Amino acid sequence: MRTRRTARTIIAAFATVLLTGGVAACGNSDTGDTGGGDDNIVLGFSQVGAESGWRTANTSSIKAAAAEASIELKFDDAQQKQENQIRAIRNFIQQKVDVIAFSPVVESGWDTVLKEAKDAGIPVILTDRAVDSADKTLYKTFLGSDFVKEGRLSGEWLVEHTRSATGPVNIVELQGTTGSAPANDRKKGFAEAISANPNLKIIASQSGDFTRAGGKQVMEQFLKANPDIDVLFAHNDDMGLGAVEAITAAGKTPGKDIVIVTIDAVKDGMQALADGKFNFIAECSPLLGPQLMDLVKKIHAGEQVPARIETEETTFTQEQAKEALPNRKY
Ligand code: GYE
Repeated sequence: MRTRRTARTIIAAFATVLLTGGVAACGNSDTGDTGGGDDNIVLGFSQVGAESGWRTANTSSIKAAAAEASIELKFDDAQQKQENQIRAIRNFIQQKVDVIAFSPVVESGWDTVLKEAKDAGIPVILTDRAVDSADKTLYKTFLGSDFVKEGRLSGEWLVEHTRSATGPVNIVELQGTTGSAPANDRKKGFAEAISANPNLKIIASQSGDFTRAGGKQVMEQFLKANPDIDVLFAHNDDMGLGAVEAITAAGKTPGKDIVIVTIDAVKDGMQALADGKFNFIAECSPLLGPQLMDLVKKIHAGEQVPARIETEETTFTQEQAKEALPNRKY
């Protein structure tokens, strides 16, 4: 075991040396090219992972839009790990890409690597998720949704839906990846909205890491510990879908015995909503590719871009999901 791992490490190190050497050579010839007016833009993109239907749709959108815009895309999947993203960004810097874009898995801990990109003169675009860096000059812009608003819209619907309830309404919450912008912000927006009715109480709240398996497993625990769950608020469709399995296995009817509110509106989520298993979804659009490529081109050309670009989104009830489903692209 040990020898094999060592061998693998040596091969990996050797490959890195080869790669770096190759890239350095490439970088040199690139410098020669720039004067020639060949405007081939290279974009390094570090993706969070492949944790959800949202993420899969987001990755497809980015890859398709890069091809469409004739931008050379260097794509890295960080498998939900910040250290992998930092490594990918450092590789992009070493490879002297023109622009770096990434969707930060968590909000904090980016200052050092962002400073390295800035010092190398490579502009950075935040896509989908935000960072909490105080120094806003470390990136050019942030393209993505308003997650607080998504949480608030979910909470407002619930307040309306439970208006006639006389007693306590017990809510369980499946949070997204701990420390991520969407988990922090959706939690905040939802809590603010439901504070309008003191009957609405979050009795348990835990991370399911934005995955179906995580949602199922945590919901099983919730159901064991709490016999009277009225509502589930899941930070994304996938965790909600995992929870539906746990609820059904516990002999309850999702969407009836337990009201389910989620965020994203990917196809499987919309299907669950149309089928009556979910009750409400606040949309979060993953189709960021075309806007991202537009920004890459503008920034590469030295144009000014707005510091914040918000995605346009809506919400869906069961009836609206039935209508929208046939035309859904993801
Ligand atoms: O809601 C979730 C995904 O960052 C907005 O990440 C994104 C979230 C999305 O895993 O499904």
